[in-house]
Amino acid sequence: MPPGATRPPRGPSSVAPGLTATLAAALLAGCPGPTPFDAGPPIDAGPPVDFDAGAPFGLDTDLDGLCDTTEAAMGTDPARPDSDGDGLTDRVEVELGYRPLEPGSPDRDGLLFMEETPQATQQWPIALTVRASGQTFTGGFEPLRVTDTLDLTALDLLDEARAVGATPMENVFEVMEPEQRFVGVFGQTQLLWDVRFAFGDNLPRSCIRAYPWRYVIKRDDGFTVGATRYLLVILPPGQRLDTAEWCRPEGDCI
Ligand SMILES: [Ca+2]
Ligand SMILES: [Ca+2]
Repeated sequence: MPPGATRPPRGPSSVAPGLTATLAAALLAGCPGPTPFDAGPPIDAGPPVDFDAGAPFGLDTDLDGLCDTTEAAMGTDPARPDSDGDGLTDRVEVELGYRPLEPGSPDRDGLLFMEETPQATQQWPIALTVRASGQTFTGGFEPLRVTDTLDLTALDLLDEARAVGATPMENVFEVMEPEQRFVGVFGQTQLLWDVRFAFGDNLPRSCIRAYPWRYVIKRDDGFTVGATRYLLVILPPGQRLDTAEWCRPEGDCI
């Protein structure tokens, strides 16, 4: 953030639900184990279904970008663009690695909404509780690849990511904000980061699209203590997840 600039108040915009992502984990320092955080669900095509071999190739009845034959194979509804009714079309869920037959995928707590206007910004607080004895913890923003006709990722919409503070603050020797790092953490401590997005001069498209990203937190010995996947959803002005039309990739259905 440039000197003298004023940080906008934390919290959801007019289009964002009151989302708070809290990574809660009490980790015993020096006791490595599997990460307690889900790095993102794999694609789950659901239970086996009969493949409709009789459907004409290339036919996409519900115009969601998934061919009828593909939908028959996956068990999604070829006559309903959003089979599980969660606001994301079947093709979008498949391309982003979610489950098109499970309304809880993606997790609503991992959705962040931002309008496609040049002034739009959005912040995402990330918290992690650790139990440490002098270790250093560093956060890192990672965009995930996505099919996008403008060839954007969440990185193109990232304004900044930084370490912002800890509770209690006296448990931390030093907070290195731009480096997203907490140095010398002792005792049970909640560490706080902020990830901030801005639409900026990206091209508006008047249709909804989404960009997945992860925030990864590592201890100074390289152990990953947090790796959580989120989804930044770009909404046309004045629209919601359940009212906006999803952008469709050009070309034939898949
Ligand atoms: Ca379809
Ligand atoms: Ca869906």
